[in-house]
Amino acid sequence: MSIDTTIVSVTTIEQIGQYAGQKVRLRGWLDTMRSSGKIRFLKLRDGTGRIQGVLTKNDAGEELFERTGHLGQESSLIVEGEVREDARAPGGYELLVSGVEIVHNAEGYPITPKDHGTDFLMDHRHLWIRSQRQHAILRVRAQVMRSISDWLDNHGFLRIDTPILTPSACEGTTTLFETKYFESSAFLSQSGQLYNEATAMAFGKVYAFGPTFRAEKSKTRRHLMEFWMVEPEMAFVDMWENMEIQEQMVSYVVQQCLQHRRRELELLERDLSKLEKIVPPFPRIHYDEAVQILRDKGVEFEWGGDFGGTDETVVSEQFDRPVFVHHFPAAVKAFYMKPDPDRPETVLGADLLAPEGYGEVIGGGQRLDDLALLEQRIAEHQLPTEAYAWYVDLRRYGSVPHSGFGLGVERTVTWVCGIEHVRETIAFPRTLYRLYP
Ligand code: NSS
Repeated sequence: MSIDTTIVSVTTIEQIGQYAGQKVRLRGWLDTMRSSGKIRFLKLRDGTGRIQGVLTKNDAGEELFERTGHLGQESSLIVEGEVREDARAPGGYELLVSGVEIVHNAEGYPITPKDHGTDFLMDHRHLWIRSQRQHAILRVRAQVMRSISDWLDNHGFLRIDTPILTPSACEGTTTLFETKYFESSAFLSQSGQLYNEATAMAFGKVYAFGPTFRAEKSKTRRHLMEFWMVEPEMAFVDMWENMEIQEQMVSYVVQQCLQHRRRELELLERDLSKLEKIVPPFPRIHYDEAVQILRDKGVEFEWGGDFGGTDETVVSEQFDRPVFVHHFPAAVKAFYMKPDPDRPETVLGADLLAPEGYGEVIGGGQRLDDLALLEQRIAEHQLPTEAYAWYVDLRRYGSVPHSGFGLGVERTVTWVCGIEHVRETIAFPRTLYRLYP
């Protein structure tokens, strides 16, 4: 036993600054090891950070020095040593190692410090999430989700989660995942919105926050089959107030990330000055203007179409803040959107496009609150009326103007982190060709 039995504080790398000059015990994994003569440098990680341990033959003794010579990358260890302040060390401290307990000696860890291809890394996602870059991204994700909840909780929204197994579609019938439900079948939820409309009529301001599912045959850097969405819904709120709420919430989330996850964003080499600009008000442009921008930029675009990823990129690149595009054509939007009374071929909805070409992060708008019109739209969309009977009921008993929106967590995190692809923003991404691990 190379660890002595005197009582030594067990701590984490994140907390180690409190123990400068003292002996501590760290529990973690070996990232890399480098030896030079009678000295070994062990880079340890414990989930909260990374630190360099220095082990000398003189101080540690021959036996321990030899025993640590064959440790493989990702071996799990309990390491004891004195904490030394060192301004040159990345975290400001290093550990003078005096004892090592080898919990498990790992051999042949597949992810080495050399470059690996994305497919290889995705196949090893269960191990890849141990790397520094993935840590940074997943910590930003957690911050984004926490800040969203904080903002909504502090602004009078009640969290009410909506079902995942549902009998009906919210966002069109072509992207439903169907699953057996005893003798019948059910769909995995594409959005909690329809249920949120019921809970908003019960509680006023609500939100759902959970996973949503879309069987989208899209292999783009913005699409996942399973993604997380926060969906606020508000009674007595019109499309314009809806946008004000979105810009307040999104700005808060970005500023909180800058405050609490600066180190992670720096590790990702994010241009922080771009995020510092994310403050209200966000520009608002009519769909007509967005079409004009596309044409001015040489994109052939016909009025009436929905935006593809490239169109969103072109429009959003014109602004240094997120931009709302409102009044999309009714024909390309969902059945529940309220038509503009003055121009019924357009709807009172808006998408929010993130800057730097990131594209749509929010879809939202004002809902149809008129019973007859809603029944008509359900028929036009050839949706099964029985499955929507409860939803239609909401227009029978105390119908009010109401609005809401859905913010995609992974797209937001992709933008905040300034990375290429949504697949790194969720621990285990589900993409068109990947259900493993
Ligand atoms: O289809 S949305 O635009 N809108 C809704 O689902 C509404 N029912 C939300 C609401 O008003 N309560 O999706 C909303 C957002 C969209 O802006 C993206 O950020 C995200 O959800 N989203 C996705 N993220 C990743 N992958 C996929 N496939 C995806 N689809 C939407």
